[in-house]
Amino acid sequence: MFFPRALKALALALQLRVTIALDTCPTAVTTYTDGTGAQYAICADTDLQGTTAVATQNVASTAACAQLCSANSTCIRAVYDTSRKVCHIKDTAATLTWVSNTRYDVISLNNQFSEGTVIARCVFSETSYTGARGTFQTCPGTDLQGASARIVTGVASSAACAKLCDATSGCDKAVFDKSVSVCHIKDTTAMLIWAMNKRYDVIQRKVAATPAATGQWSDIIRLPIIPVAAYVVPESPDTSRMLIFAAWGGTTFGGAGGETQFADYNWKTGTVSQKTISNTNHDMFCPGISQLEDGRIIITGGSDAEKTSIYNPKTNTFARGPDMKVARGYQSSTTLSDGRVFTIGGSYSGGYGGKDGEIYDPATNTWTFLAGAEVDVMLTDDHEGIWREDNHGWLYGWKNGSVFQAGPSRTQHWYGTAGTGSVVQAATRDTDDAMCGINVMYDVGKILSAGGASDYDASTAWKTAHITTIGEPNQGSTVEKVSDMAYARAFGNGVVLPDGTVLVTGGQKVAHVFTDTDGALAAELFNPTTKTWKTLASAAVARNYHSVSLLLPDGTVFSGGGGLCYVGSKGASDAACNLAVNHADGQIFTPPYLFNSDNTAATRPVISSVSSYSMRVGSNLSVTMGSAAGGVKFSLVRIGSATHSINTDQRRIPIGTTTQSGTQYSFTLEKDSGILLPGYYYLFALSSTGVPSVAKTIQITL
Ligand SMILES: *[C@@H]1O[C@H](CO)[C@@H](O)[C@H](O)[C@H]1NC(C)=O
Ligand SMILES: *[C@@H]1O[C@H](CO)[C@@H](O)[C@H](O)[C@H]1NC(C)=O
Ligand SMILES: *[C@@H]1O[C@H](CO)[C@@H](O)[C@H](O)[C@H]1NC(C)=O
Ligand SMILES: [Cu+2]
Repeated sequence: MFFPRALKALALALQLRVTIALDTCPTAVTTYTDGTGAQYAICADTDLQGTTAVATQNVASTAACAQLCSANSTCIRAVYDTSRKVCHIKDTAATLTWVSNTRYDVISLNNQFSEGTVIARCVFSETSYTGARGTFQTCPGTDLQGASARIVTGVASSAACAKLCDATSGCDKAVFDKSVSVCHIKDTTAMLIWAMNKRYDVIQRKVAATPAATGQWSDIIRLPIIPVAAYVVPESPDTSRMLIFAAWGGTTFGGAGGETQFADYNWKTGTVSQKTISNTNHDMFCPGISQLEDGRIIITGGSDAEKTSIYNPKTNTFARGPDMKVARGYQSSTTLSDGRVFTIGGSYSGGYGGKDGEIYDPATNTWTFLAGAEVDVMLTDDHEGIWREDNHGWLYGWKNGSVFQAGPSRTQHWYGTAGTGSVVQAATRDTDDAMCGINVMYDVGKILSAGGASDYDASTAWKTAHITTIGEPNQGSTVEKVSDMAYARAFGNGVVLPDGTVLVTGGQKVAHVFTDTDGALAAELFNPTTKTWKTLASAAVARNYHSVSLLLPDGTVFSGGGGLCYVGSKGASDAACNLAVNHADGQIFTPPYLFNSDNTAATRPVISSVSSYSMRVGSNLSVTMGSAAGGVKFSLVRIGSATHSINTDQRRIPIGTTTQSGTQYSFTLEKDSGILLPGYYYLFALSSTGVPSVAKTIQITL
C-alpha cells in the first residue's frame, strides 16, 4: 500500500515540476482547412502555456475552435480545453510554451509557408470581383508590404475594397485590413512585396501576362541557404547544376569560420541538397572566384582571408589550394590568356591597404606577388576609407596576359602580369566611382557598366551606364556614356544573354547594406544596337547586397539571394537579425526572346551535336542542327560565377562567319586566348528571329 502511493506522489511531483517544452508534436497531427484553403495544424494532448487574448465558452469541438481561430483575422494559435469546452485564442505577441497535457489540443496556423514568407503566386483560393475597370482577384491571408497611396477606413469587406480600387483611377493593387476594416489603395510606384499575412487580403487587377514584351518570372525557388555566391558547374556537353554558397552559416556570418555552407541546385530536376565544406578549412564568404582552363573553380580569401579552395567538377570535391601571399576579402580575380589567375585588392578582410596584385599559376599550384601591379591607382574615394576602396575590381583578362580594370574607380587601368607586374592608366570612365555596379563584356572588347554608387554603403545609387571599348593592352580605352537605366541600382546584377543584350536585375536606390529599401523589382534589358534600356517584368523578391544572377544554358537567368546577417562570431544567435531581408531563395527569369509575339513559347533551334566538345582556341568547329533552317547564328558565353555584383568569368564572344551545308554549320573560333579565355563556354545557336537554343558546353583550351 505504502510503496505504490509514494511512487504516485513522486510521479505527480515530477509532472508538476518538470515541464518539458516541446518542439514537435508528440501525437499525430491532423489538419483543419478553412474555406480559403488556409490550414491549421491540430496537435492533440498538448497545451500552449502563456497569455490568452480571448476565451470563448461552450465551443463544441477542437474543429469548432479551429474555425473560430480561422474567422479571427489575427489568430495564429489557439488552444481547445476539451474538458471545459473553452476555446482560447492566444495572444499573438505573447511568448508561449508548448507542453504535453491530455486536457488540451493546440491549434496553429500552419500554411505551406509561414507568416511573413514572400510569395510570387497566391497559395489560397482566390475570389474575384468584376467592375468597370476589369476583374480584381483577391488572395486572402496575404499582404502587399509597401507604401499606400490612399487609406480608406470603414470598409466592410475585401469585396468592398476591390470595388473601391475599381472606382479609383490608376488603382491596380489594394490591401484589405480585416482587423480594422481599412482598405489600402497601394502606391504602384513603390516597391510592393507580396507576403503571407493572415490579417490582410490582397486585391490585384487582373492584367494579361505579356511575356513576349516583358519576359516572365518563375515562382520562388526555396533554398536551404542564401545564395550570396554561386557558379554554374562546368560540365560538358550539358550543364545541369549550380553550386551556391554563403558563409560558415547559411543565413548568418561573422568571423573566420573555417568552413562554408553550400547548396547544390539542379535546375533540371529541381532538386536541392545542402552540404558543409570543411576539408579546406576555408570560410569562403566574400571571395574572389575564377574558372580555370580545366573547369576547376578557384575560390580565394573572404572570411578566412589568405585561404583558397579549388572545386573540381569532375569529382565534385574541394581541395585546399595554396594560401595567397596577401590575405584578402572582397578582392576580385580574373583568368588570364595564359590560364593563370590574377587577383588584386580586398581590404575588407585580412588587414588594410597595400593589396597589390598576385598571380596563381595552376601548373605549379603557387601564388606570386606582383609588386608592380599597384592597387593604389584603382582605389575608389569611399567615405568609409581603405576598407572599402579596393573592393570588387571590374577585372577582364585580355590579350597577352594583360588585365583591363574597368572600374569601380572613376579611372580605368591596364595591369600587366609579366615579371613583377605593371599598371598604366587607360581612361577616365566617369566623374564618380561606381562601387557595386554591374559590368559585363557583352561582345569582344565591349564592356557595359551601369549603376553602383560613390560609396559602398549609405550612398545614392546611379542610373548611369557606359560602354567601354578596349583594343590593344596599354592603349587608351574609349568610354561612351549611354542612356540611363530606368532605375538607380546599387548591388544589382548583370548577365549577358546569348544575343548580346544584357539583363540587369535587383539593386536599390540608395546603397544600404543589409536592407531592401527602395529595391528595384523590375528587370531591365540593355540593347547594344540601340544603346537603350527596356523595363521588363518585376521579380517578387528584392535582390540587393549579397545577391547573384547567372545565365542558365536554356537562355534563362537565375536571380537569387540577398541578406546574410552579421552575428559577430561563429555559431552566434541571429536573434537581433532582420530576417525579413534574408532571402534564401531565387527566381528564374525567362527573357522575351523565348516567346512568340502572341505570348506562346517560341520554338527553339536545336543543336544536335558538335564536332568536338573540347578544343584549342582558333580551332575549326562544326555544329549539326536539328533542322536545315537558315540564318542561324552562334555565340559563346563563358560559364559564370557571381558574388557582390561581380562576375569576371562571364563574357560573350559571338561567332563571325559561318558556312552552312544542310543542317551543318562550320566556323573558326577566335584564336586569341585573351579574347576567348580558356575554360568552359555555353555554345548557343540563335534562330534567324533571335530565339536561342539550349546551349551545349564546350571547353576551350590553350
Ligand atoms: C482575435 O484574435 C486576437 C489575437 O490574435 C485577439 O486579441 C482578439 O480579441 C480576437 N478577436 C475576437 C473578436 O475574438
Ligand atoms: C606581350 O607582353 C610582353 C610583356 O609585357 C611584351 O614584352 C610583349 O611585347 C607583348 N607582346 C605583344 C605582341 O604585345
Ligand atoms: C580551318 O578551316 C579552314 C578552311 O577550311 C582552313 O583553311 C584552316 O586551316 C582550318 N584551321 C584549322 C586550325 O584547322
Ligand atoms: Cu559581403
